[in-house]
Amino acid sequence: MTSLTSKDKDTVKAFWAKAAGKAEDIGPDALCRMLAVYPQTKTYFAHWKDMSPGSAPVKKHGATVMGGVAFAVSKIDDLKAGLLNLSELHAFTLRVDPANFKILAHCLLVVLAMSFPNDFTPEVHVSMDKFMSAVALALSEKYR
Ligand code: HNI
Repeated sequence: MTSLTSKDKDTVKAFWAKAAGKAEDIGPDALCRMLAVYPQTKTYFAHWKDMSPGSAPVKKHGATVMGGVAFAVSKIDDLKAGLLNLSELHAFTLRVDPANFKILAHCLLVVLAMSFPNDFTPEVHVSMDKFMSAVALALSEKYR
């Protein structure tokens, strides 16, 4: 994987500064898309009372995941170390198949592209894609 250049990092930080304001819409939307398009991901959320779009757990967890991405932006210079605890949680406690990180990353990119048709330029797309790939890799760290 090509590593993030300092230009990528600046692009991600600037774009995220805009996207963060819509986090409460974006997170749940990306999560719902993941659950609908990749139904195997529903197994991890079987304890929720309702996983339909707009439900309380989807809203809450969508915001949580966005908080996690915002945290990753703050650790962009060393994602592996920064996301180690979150990786450990997903690996050992939640036992999430790491292939799902890429799936959620993709769903998030789709929602970002739709939510920011003007700001989500090809340059932003490349940098955000590289960033989310790096986040997925860092979250997979504890699985090795
Ligand atoms: Ni994930 C909990 C961040 C991908 C399943 N997840 C969290 C929490 C954060 C988080 C933050 C809350 C941690 C805590 O309580 O301390 N998750 C992220 C991020 C990504 C991600 C940043 C990728 C971008 N998680 C995934 C994926 C799945 C997943 C792809 C499964 C398909 N996560 C979970 C589950 C929980 C969770 C399950 C516990 C939620 C609950 O309500 O029980």
